[in-house]
Amino acid sequence: MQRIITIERFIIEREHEIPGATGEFSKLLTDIALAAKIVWREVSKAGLVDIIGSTGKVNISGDVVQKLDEFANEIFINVMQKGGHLCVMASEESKGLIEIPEELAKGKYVLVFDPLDGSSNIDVNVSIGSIFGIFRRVTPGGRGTEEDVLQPGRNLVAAGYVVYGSSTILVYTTGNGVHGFTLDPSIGEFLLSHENIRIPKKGDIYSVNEGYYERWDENMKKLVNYLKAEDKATGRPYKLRYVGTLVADFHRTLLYGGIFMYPGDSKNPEGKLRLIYEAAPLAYVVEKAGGRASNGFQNILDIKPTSLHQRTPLFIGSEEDVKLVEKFLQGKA
Ligand code: AHM
Ligand code: MG
Repeated sequence: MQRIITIERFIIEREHEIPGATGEFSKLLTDIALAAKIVWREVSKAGLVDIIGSTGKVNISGDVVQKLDEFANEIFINVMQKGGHLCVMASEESKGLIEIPEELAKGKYVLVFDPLDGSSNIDVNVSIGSIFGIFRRVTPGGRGTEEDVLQPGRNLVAAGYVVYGSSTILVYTTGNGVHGFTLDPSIGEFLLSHENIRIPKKGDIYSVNEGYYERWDENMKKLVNYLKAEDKATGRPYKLRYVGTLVADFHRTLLYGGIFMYPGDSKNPEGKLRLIYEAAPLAYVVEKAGGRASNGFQNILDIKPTSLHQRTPLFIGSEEDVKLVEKFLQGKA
């Protein structure tokens, strides 16, 4: 039998790999796993209690807010705010910065997160998830500011995501290997199940909402037509998969390879996904697994955000597939 390793033990055993890390960082990661478990508990009984359904409100990004989104946001805030490891937080579901009470805002880390991704899938039992990223603060002390949050993904010191799916998995990296932990609900622990995940260099799956085809520019149309065309030598046609939950589509892409795309179009020139809470953390994960993420012209990790809820086109996955996409979008194919 394989050695059973809980996420807490794994984090502590690997602590020495993070330059300058003190126990503080390990406790921060462990708290994220705790928040994920509480969100999972509510997600898994969503059909049983009166928690699903829309609140009728619209969030800062213009989406209808589901009750479970609000709950997940509150859980993350509640668990993370009290840990003493952070100086400030920002969430996709909160308009401005989430301040940490003065007496606790002594931590050197900054947390950015999407508490519940794929919320349109909640009511229909399709996978949803959470995404997070951790920066070191750049301001000297006291409460963190917007400057601490508006950092390029390249500065992340850890990032990861959770998929609440047929089973619940938490995947994270601190820059040294990407590791996955599956939740054993009978004991309430995340157990190491996917050590050192590497994304295939090239895949045979593309993932995009093709319903928006008519809104795409000519290069984007040409790219998708290319992926669908038959050619044995280059492994085409690619298969199409689209869950409509970024983390679920990303998780499949990480394990099987291929490309996930959310391009800009004539209606939404910057696409839909948010740079800080979605694109940058997943770009950090994919790069540490040997893949790549781009907005078509620039590596996602090199983009310095200028506002909290900024959107970006996203092309993420196997290195060769992302490079192929860039060639098409830049008109070089
Ligand atoms: P959300 O964070 O409000 O759930 O929105 C983001 C989601 C992503 O999970 C998913 O990739 C995308 O929206 C799907 O959008 P569309 O329905 O336009 O294809
Ligand atoms: Mg989201």
